[in-house]
Amino acid sequence: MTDIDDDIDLKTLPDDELVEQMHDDLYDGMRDEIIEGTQILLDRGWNAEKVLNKGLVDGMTIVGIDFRDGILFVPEVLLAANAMKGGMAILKPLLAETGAKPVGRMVIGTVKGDIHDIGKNLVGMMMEGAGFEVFDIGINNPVENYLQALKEHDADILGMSALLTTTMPYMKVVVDTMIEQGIRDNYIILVGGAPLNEEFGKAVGADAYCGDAGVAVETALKLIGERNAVSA
Ligand code: B1M
Repeated sequence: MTDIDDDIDLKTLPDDELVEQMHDDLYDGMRDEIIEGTQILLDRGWNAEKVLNKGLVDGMTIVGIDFRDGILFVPEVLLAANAMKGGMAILKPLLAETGAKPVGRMVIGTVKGDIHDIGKNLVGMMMEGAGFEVFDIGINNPVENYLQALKEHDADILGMSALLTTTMPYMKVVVDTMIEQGIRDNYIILVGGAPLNEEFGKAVGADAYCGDAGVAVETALKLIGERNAVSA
């Protein structure tokens, strides 16, 4: 967006201008600057969630709009995603800070054919922050990966992410396989990703659709609480 970034000393900018500059830097895929901006906002007393939402997620929304409109292309968006991950790496331990024993265990992964992982990573971080133990199995997962991880980690919750209209139907393949194997009701199944909605969540047989990472945490806490109450 700008070509004078080299001249800007991020530390001298007031908060609102720094956030705006971070949006530009994210757009331009400038990982080092995003890491620096993230750290400056934290040093100024912003909490991790605010830095994440205002500095990073809002910036990625602008990238998404220009990607959709054909102004940005895959290589540029990859650089933006890489810059965003630089900031997220700093925020991760802060979002995950908790002394409590695990509330439950979650396996989370992006479905087969889909390599988008920023939203999934965010959900994983927020779940850890809420006291869940999270096993992230990455991207492009066939049903076998989910089933193996659920078993291996003795999980309570399965989380699936999809960002493409072409990959989201795969969630039904996973749920249907779990039904066939008689293990569906052993798990709470949560689904999310930008193109999904509540109706789709119901249609694939998930327990809930989660619009964002905050909702995923709230929903997981609620459903695991209900489950524990029944088994007590
Ligand atoms: Co892609 N891409 N992309 N992309 N990409 C989208 C999704 C798209 C909407 C862009 C657009 O056209 N506007 C579009 C999909 C259109 C559609 O399906 N209808 C699209 C496309 C078309 C593609 C390609 C096909 C492009 C191409 O090659 N021609 C290709 C597909 C590759 C593949 O997967 N096979 C592709 C590739 C890429 C990159 C590799 C360049 C890069 C991904 C990098 C990475 O993830 N490491 C990329 C990116 C970055 C995007 C956009 C710009 C941003 C996605 C993102 O990270 N958002 C995206 C446009 C957009 O969504 N605005 C786009 C930020 C993130 C925090 O939000 O992921 O929605 P989100 O996660 C939220 C919630 O959805 C929810 O919580 C999260 C946090 O609040 N959530 C969950 C997500 N998962 C959850 C799981 C849960 C619960 C909640 O489980 C319990």
